[in-house]
Amino acid sequence: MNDYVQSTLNALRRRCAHESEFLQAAEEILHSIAPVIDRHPEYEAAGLLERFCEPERVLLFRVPWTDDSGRVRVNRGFRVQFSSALGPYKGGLRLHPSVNLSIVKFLGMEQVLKNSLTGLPMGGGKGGSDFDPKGKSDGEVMRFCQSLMTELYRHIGPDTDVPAGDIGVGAREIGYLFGQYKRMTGRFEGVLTGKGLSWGGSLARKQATGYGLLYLLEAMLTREGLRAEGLRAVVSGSGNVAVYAAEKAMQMGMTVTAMSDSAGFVEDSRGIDLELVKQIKEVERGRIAEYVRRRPGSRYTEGARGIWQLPCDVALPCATQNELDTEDAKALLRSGVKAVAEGANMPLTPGAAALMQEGGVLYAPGKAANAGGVAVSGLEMSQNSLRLSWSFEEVDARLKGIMQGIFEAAAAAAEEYGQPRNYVLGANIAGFRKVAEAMMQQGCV
Ligand code: NDP
Ligand code: 2IT
Repeated sequence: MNDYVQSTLNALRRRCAHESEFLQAAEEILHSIAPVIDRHPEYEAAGLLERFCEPERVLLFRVPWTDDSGRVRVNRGFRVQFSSALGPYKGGLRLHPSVNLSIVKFLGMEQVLKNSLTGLPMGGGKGGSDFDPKGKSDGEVMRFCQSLMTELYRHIGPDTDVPAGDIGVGAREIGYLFGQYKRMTGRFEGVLTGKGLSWGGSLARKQATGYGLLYLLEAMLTREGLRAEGLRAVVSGSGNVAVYAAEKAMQMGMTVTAMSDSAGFVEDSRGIDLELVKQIKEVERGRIAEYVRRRPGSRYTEGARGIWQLPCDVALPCATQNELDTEDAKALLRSGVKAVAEGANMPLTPGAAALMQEGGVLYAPGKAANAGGVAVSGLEMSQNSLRLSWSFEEVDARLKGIMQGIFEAAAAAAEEYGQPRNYVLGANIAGFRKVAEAMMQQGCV
């Protein structure tokens, strides 16, 4: 490998030794872009890779809030403002007990390239907290969100940093965060995306990541002369991304045979009843295990990972990082899986990803496949700036165009660098080139 890439990687391994998720994401990206660095020896003197791998700013802060019994609780809040080379920092906030600096940095770095791929003027960032929304009352979630924003508001803004949702952050949390931002600043502006439809949100943002995932999958299948219709899909998770991935898969004539949450998975060979999943997960905030009580003939198995042992034509991991490992990949290969498209960020372990590629499976990495969410966030920002809102059909058509464009850019870069169909390489290169060019033009910052 290129010496400059290798030395950057070695230094990163030393400096970030305990940040395993961040190193995992950075290693994949650096390996992919090595051939670009070969063509640009001027990047080394410009310290481009060292700058690319180091977030512009990391904010870490205390988030104190009061629970329903009156006791004060303290969580840790994060915002990693990774790169503003292409525009204001943009990326979601995650609320999950596992959140730490390594996870926020990995998500931030992925976001930089993902946002670049969308073609919209957005830099990359990510944030969140180790707060666990499960089992909390609305009042507790509200007080937590208000406290988080009481610190965050001074670091964000419609032209500086625009957060959105991710795991554990949906319409309810964005509402509480926006309300507090407005109260702290006195400004009603597009500082967050995923807002409610009556106060600046965009139609189709809720569906965007899942729908976009299927648009990209369709583009990838079409290139091989394959059709989505009639294929069996397994979708992990049952949150925002999973539900709308399943919805679009069904609209395309696929059968979704299983879905999951962190506790277990349900199988329904007739095809998942998505209205029932929405009722349980979106309305009742319940567990997927509830599905089998209301849907005779379906089956629940405890343990989230078991879902990848089920046979399918298309695997759509839409839950979390490293949810699909080498054992799962072997099972999928044995059952003849044709395509894997990542709705989640980095859901495949490096070993699983390698097996898919060696096995000739069509494999769309998250930064390309799940870019539809942030793409429509970008369109929400455009609509806010215009003080207009577009119809569902208009936003959906733009989303489809953007996903098609991402696929073509990744496919073209993969071909250009002599590895056709390697969409990991292609997406990393296509995303990186624009960021690198902008960084060079903007000087040593
Ligand atoms: P949600 O909070 O809506 O749903 C998350 C789903 O994943 C739930 O079913 C949850 O189960 C499951 N899950 C979460 N953590 C784990 C875990 N450690 N092990 C097993 N299952 C888990 O989040 P989203 O749907 O928004 O996000 C899902 C993935 O998609 C994440 O990787 C996110 O980064 C990515 N993504 C999200 C985008 C968006 O617009 N929302 C855009 C692009 C990517 P349970 O309820 O039991 O926790
Ligand atoms: O991972 C992601 O791309 C997101 N969570 C969406 C970010 C956004 O700003 O809409």
